Amino acid sequence: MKVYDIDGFPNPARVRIALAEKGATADVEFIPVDVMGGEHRSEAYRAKNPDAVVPCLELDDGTHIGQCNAITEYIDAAYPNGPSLTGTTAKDRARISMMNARAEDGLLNAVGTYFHHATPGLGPDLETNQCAEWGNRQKDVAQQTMAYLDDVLAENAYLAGDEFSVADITAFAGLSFADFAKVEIPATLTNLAAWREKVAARPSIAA
Ligand SMILES: N[C@@H](CCC(=O)N[C@@H](CS)C(=O)NCC(=O)O)C(=O)O
Repeated sequence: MKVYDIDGFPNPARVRIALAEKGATADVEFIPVDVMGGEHRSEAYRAKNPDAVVPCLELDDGTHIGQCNAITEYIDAAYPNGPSLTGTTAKDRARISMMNARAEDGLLNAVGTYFHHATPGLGPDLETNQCAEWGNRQKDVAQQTMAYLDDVLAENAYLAGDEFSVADITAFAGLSFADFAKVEIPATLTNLAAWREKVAARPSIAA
């Protein structure tokens, strides 16, 4: 299979971590997409992923799967090795899905909205429709979510309970994006900092 992506960007990182957790990286050919040059908005790329974003998974039969959550669902189901990233019981699946949505909407995407709307983002050629007020509001949302996740981690080893899951991958990518976009992670959030250190040490990330 192929993954169309770009090194160093937060959403592609989510899929690369998921692949590594499941021992699937060697089965993938990574095709670089020139995001800074706008290749992801070309007609040819949109034919693969109409969302015009990276990453995009291409299966050997030509099927394209966009959206990190959908790609992770596929990897998790197709590769039995490694931890279950999306859960196996009804309760675990629901809890992971809930926490993943909170990490995605409240942290990763909120930081992304701040980056794209309230900073130069990807530059004037790509950031053609900015609203700084909306971006700055989302920065507040991101920092509120960090505090919420810190509370969750006071009671739980990982965001959805005792086990590592896709929710942890999403939140980890969100914090990396926060660093990049210079959204401060308050030093008072010690549970979040300890969890981040633990997740960063996983072979899927540290390697
Ligand atoms: N919800 C999408 C988000 C993907 C996304 O926003 N990717 C960024 C890179 S981290 C991108 O392609 N940005 C291009 C742009 O903003 O024009 C997913 O899960 O795949």
